Amino acid sequence: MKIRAAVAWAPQQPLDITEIDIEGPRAGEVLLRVVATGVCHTDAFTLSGDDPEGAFPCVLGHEGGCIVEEIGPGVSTLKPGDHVIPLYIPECGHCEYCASTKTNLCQSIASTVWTGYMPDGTRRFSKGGEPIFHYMGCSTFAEYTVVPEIALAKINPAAPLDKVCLLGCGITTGIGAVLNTAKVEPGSTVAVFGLGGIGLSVIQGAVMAKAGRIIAIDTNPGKFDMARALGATDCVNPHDHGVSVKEVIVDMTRGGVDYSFECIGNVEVMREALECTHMGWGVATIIGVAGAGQEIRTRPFQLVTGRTWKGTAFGGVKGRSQLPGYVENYLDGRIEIDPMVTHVMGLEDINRAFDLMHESKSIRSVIVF
Ligand code: NAD
Ligand code: AHE
Ligand code: ZN
Ligand code: ZN
Repeated sequence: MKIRAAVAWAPQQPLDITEIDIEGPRAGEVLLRVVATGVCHTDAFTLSGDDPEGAFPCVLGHEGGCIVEEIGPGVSTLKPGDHVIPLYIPECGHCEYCASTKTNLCQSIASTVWTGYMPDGTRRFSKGGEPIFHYMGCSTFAEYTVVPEIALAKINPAAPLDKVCLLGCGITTGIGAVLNTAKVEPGSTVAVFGLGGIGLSVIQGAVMAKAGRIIAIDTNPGKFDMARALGATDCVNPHDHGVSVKEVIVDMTRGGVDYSFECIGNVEVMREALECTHMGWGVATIIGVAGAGQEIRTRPFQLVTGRTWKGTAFGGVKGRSQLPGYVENYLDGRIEIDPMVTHVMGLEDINRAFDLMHESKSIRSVIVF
């Protein structure tokens, strides 16, 4: 079938909105009509060329709201017409990771998901006979995509796909980081570095966890109104101070916060986020992803004296079993998504979504097909 897609032919090039070919679903696969997709900073990270796993040409995109169009042989849990969110971390239900309550990192098809192939080692996208790589097992910057059944969360069809698509990554990651990874307790002090879709969702999670004080940090003060509206108690612009942001936060909290979250992908900020936590018990959670060759650093003394460094992928959420509950929480008003959608546009304008993100002018752009 011929479809329209935004193709990343090479790093650092604008996406090319063009017609490509897509093959139907093979065994265990599902063909989806993409109704809407968010644009996450990780898409920009891979397009930048800094992602060691980035494979080109590819169809990026991993925050999809989709409808099942056709199922391949052996697919038993989905049927045409079902509403689904693709998962970049699948849930096979059988591997040792799925069996563990300590992780969501199902490894059943990880070797192909992260290298741009379907589980059988082939690809479904091509143009003029040249194969095109998949991305994070989702490739939602296309009118149609093919995703393995084990990487699809079936959701309530009452949920608007142009909103709950953001539960495919950003919002779930931020909330899950607080509730599943850091396990913030009531009354805690929390510092959130970076107020994009992820950081603002961390604020939502911190409110759900009944944190006592939530300090929101961004170099763009234009993000502060939204942060306050979602529950931040204090806002800090690192540029307003003559000392490091770590010192500002330690002063504000008389010794440091209980929990911090890095939602930028900046290894220098990751260090500040660790070192602004309280001696003896502070926990810093890394959410941001950083490019090939970049490393985090601190003095071992920071850990010796009781601080913990953690990290999270998709907020520790097991997608097939737990994501439908996030959709219900949105429908019941317990999760805010609508204010996060600051821009809506068609696929032909997708490069503008990347520009807005780089200029820190959007929270989330949603592409509607
Ligand atoms: P975004 O671009 O929407 O937001 C980033 C924010 O950080 C912006 O508001 C920007 O102004 C701010 N910022 C930039 N530099 C700063 C600095 N030095 N100090 C303070 N603020 C600064 O990005 P996003 O979509 O929210 O994603 C954030 C990060 O999380 C990215 O690295 C992304 O790749 C990563 N991510 C990780 C996961 C995961 O599962 N671990 C999931 C989604 C996104
Ligand atoms: N390819 C990068 C890592 C990218 C990464 O960490 N991805 C996150 C999701 S970001 C969503 O916006 C993730 O879940 N990773 C799990 C995994 O197994 O890779 C690199 O540095 O190589
Ligand atoms: Zn993402
Ligand atoms: Zn598994």
